[in-house]
Amino acid sequence: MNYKDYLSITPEIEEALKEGKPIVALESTILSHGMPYPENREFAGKVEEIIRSKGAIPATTAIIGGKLKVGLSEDELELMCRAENIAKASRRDVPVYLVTGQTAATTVATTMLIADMAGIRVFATGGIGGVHRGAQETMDISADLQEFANTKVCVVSAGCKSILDIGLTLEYLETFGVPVLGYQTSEFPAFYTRTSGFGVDHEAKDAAEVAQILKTKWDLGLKGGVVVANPIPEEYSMDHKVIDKAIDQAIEMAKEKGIRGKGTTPFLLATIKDITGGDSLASNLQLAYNNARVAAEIAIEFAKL
Ligand code: PSU
Ligand code: MN
Repeated sequence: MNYKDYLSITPEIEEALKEGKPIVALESTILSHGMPYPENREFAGKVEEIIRSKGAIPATTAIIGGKLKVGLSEDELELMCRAENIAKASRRDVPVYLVTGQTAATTVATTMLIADMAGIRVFATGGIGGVHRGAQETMDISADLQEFANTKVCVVSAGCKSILDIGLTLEYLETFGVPVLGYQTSEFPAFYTRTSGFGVDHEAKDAAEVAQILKTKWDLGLKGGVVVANPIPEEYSMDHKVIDKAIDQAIEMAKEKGIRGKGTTPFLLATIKDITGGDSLASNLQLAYNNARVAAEIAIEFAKL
């Protein structure tokens, strides 16, 4: 069998791929393991709508019924948002879930993998995974980073949460040759806040410039992806002190409970949400909408080249 036999692409996206129209991939872990129901359901619809209103086509990915889904129906979006018995699929889980038929949400790593197989080059998410704090001992480094090293997809995020060691995450990306572009910013954003104290490699002035950098990287035959770090809009950004305290508390609780492996990130995200109440969720929704807008613009510019 060819890898294409495992893909299930909606007719609309299939057509768009043939015609070279702009498409934006979206992940489903953010739905199943990153947000509560029914807020995630509203989010899933609205983020697709934003991409369409910009003139691009959304392609939410998931693993359902032994297939790598590219583009989900309303029922499939509902299934992912209900999040009943939905696993979290990182790269290593993909062959297992295809064989067992386990329904699974796709992380940044898996969404990049599927987007690349389908020929989609731009992907919008909330935050990327990275090197966890204390990774010197735990070796907990998200598979997202290796995907950036190897897979030809541009991911627009609001940076990463300081549940991670942001400095080490940026070092890792440098080692593996992954460009980190600030979208109209010279500082790498920390998801809930616009600043992190760490700089980016290059401040991209607009979507057209990002598209040129993608084309050039891939024309050169350089493998791997590109990180576009797009800060949360000022009006939705959170107070550094409030969010840092919640994150420290969540990390402490994870240690006490002995949380490890793929459960770590979902545990930390859920705990931060509990501690900060609705505030962090509202910020999360808005930054992801903002990323969808920028990703659609980049996909449109890239399709012109
Ligand atoms: N960080 C967030 N929100 C998320 C994730 C990370 O702020 O929803 C999800 C993404 O799907 C990301 C995954 O790819 O968690 C990383 O998980 P891990 O650290 O287990 O690799
Ligand atoms: Mn991990």
